[in-house]
Amino acid sequence: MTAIAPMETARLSDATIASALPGVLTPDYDRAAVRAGVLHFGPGAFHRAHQAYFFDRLLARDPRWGIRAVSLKSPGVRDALAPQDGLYVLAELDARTRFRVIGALREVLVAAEAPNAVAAALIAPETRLVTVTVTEKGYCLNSAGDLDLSHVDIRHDLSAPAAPVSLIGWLVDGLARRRAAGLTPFVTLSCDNLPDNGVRLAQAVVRFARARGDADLAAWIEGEARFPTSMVDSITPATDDALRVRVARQMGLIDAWPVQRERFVQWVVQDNLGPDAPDLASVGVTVTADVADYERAKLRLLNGAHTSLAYLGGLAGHLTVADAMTDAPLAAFVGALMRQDIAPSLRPPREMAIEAYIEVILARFRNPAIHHNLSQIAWDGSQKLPIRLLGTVGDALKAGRPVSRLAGSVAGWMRFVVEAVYADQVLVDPLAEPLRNAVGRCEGRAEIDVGAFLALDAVFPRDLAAEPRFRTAVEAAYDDLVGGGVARLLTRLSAVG
Ligand code: CS2
Repeated sequence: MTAIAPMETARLSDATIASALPGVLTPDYDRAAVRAGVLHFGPGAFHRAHQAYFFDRLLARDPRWGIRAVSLKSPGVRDALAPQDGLYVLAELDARTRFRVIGALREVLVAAEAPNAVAAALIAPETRLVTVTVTEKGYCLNSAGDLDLSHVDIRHDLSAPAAPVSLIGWLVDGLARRRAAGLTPFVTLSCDNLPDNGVRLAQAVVRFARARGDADLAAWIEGEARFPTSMVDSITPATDDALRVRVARQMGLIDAWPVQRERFVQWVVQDNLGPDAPDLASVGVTVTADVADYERAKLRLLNGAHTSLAYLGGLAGHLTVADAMTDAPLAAFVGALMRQDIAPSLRPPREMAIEAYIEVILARFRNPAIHHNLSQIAWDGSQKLPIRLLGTVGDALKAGRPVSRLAGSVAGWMRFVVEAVYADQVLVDPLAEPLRNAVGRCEGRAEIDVGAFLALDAVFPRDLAAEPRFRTAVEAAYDDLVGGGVARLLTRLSAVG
């Protein structure tokens, strides 16, 4: 008797999608008719779980808004998705997880391998919108929020403007080519967690054009190009093998790189997309004049709390956000931080009830269906701290409010870095080297160690580092962490009003 070979599970693609098991949602539009009106830089998990989901829904009404993506260096996403014709599964995690195949992504280009294809996409008349998720560090900004002209990638792109390696270099090259071809500029939409992300991106692009010595181009960009600001929100744990297995089981097809996020998803876009724009409001995006206040509330409350949990939760031995939220003193700390220290620094938009907003964030953190590793949030701390916590500290000091809890989070980051270096762990941070040097000066005593970190002016603005109320509060928290761990710190802070 011949043994029957086990049936091989097929790979997800245009050819196989019809055999996806029922229960997995599939695109409800004709993919062959989709055009690529969007060029996206940074096709990581967040883009694929967030903006691509909105464009996917929009494609059912308007086939112009498919996505061509550019990965600056890594071929990973292209290699995983090219055999799948750009199709992948989005798992929307909740008590009942929903699986949907996203069809919006047409193609992934790797700039380092195919620069001409990227240049062609930037000047393609069908490219109407350039969206961006390259994380904080991808903007090459200094601690004042301006383009860092001494950044190695920016220096490279200034010396070789037609062969860029940075986002900013590519955008300016694309805009220059469009201008030379007599085309209108594309609209550039930042979708990263930076305050006033559109304004900062516009300034960086104009600064680069000037530094290229092209004042006319800089003036054209300033006069003609649009850089709307946007706030993005959805918790997106990194893809793991458990997700791949779950997706294969659910769909009956293999997906090499599915993505997952919580069910909650929010996108607020400044009402400055210009003529002939995608109708994002029709798929649930909030399009409004008032994005900055949404963005500040989200960055300070959600991301500020996340970053605090990442360090203090990590030091306390928790693995995920949901685990950390089961730690009552830690959860109480985070609630007090948000309500008493962060909320007073906000000007919430009229339609945002701040207490309800905080409640929803805390419930999202507690969601047991989301396994969001604290280590994922802890990455790139030197880039995140200024945006998420230090602005709030500065505002609190100006207003004469206490900063002890905020200082507790900052000290948590310092101890996290010290312990990671002592344990020989890889520091995922663009400032890994200066951080290691700072740790080299540490002695386990707050007045020395805190000083070594505060001297990092790429992280701490000079005036903040020199502010005695801040320094004293960070030293007290650091002392607690060294002497009695997170428990001692939280016990002391629980007595603070
Ligand atoms: C997180 C964010 O990894 C992190 O630093 O704080 O990615 C967070 O999950 C998103 O901003 C939520 O919208």
